[in-house]
Amino acid sequence: MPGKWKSMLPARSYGIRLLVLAILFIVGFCMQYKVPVFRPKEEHPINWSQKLVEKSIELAHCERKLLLNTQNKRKMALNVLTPWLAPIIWDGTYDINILDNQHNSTRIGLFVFAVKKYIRFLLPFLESAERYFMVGHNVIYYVFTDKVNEVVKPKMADGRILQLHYVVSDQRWQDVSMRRMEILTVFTKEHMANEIDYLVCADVDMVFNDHVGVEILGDLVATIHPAYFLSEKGTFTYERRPISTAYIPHGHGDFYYMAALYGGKVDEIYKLSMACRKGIVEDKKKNIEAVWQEESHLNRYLVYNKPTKVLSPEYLWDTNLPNGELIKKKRFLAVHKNHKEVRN
Ligand code: 5GW
Ligand code: MN
Repeated sequence: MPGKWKSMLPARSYGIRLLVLAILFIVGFCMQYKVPVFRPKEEHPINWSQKLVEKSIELAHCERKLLLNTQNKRKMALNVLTPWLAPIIWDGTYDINILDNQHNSTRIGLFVFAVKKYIRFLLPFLESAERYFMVGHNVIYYVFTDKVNEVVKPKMADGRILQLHYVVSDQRWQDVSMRRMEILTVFTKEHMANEIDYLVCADVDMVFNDHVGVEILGDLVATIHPAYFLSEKGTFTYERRPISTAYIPHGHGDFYYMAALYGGKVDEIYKLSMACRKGIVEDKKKNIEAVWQEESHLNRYLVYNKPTKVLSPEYLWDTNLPNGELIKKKRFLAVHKNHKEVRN
């Protein structure tokens, strides 16, 4: 056998020498010009926290996609885009670092009403806002109350200002919540226009419970009502009487928005509050009042002036509501109140 092998090789094996030379040449070439195959593995430190964030974003998207495929869940509110291509803000849809950089000189206002017994909600509201609302940004709290002297100021971070404004307290509660619109028309035009870029309007009987930051800023922003986010359009509690200026015909409308959190550029909130106030005044002349007061007028406005950004129920939640397992972050929570007690 060995003899047989020997006989298969050429006598002076020039071929093999040539091959060796060629290999040496190729190796030399690759080393000279750093052809990747010979490059030693570079030591890239793995950013595990970034990886975890990416993983949880991926999971959040997967979960939502699964929900979207579930027959008995209404699809619209679980999406991340409206049919007019406004983003619906859910956890995992944005990178807060990019947005914070974009907004490093943005001035933000938080408008809140605390009259009569609702003054008791103000301190927890403000304290929780210091913890979670627009942390690191310039914030002015616009507080309207009939008891300016009773306000207890929270400990506030730099760049945050508390403005207290006196407001008369209306006898009827329906008028209290509607007066917010009237005050907004005045303040967005006169005071806020030079002080802030964006205004966020909120109920006071709430606490911030998780991050609420610049991801909620936009030209015109509204929040999906947490009790209706899986409901069919036909069941929304829009004003359905054509005699009211808040009337929304069946078949119109996209979401049922809650008046406990909305916002936008100051001039947009001026336009919104003017329209709602006008509607309220016209209804009053006819001695009618929309079914859910200013919330009905807000919804009417937003049907025909679509919000440029929509906040998911993460931004308005009540722990008494069903389907809480679908809401991973409960960022702004209703305080459970004794209705009879606070409204007397
Ligand atoms: C009083 C009685 C009935 C309904 C509302 C009030 C009331 C509301 C009040 O006495 N004082 C007050 O400051 N408000 C403001 O209107 C608060 O900012 C409050 O968060 C907002 C809307 O009223 P809410 O919170 O009672 O409405 P729901 O729909 O959240 O229960
Ligand atoms: Mn409320």
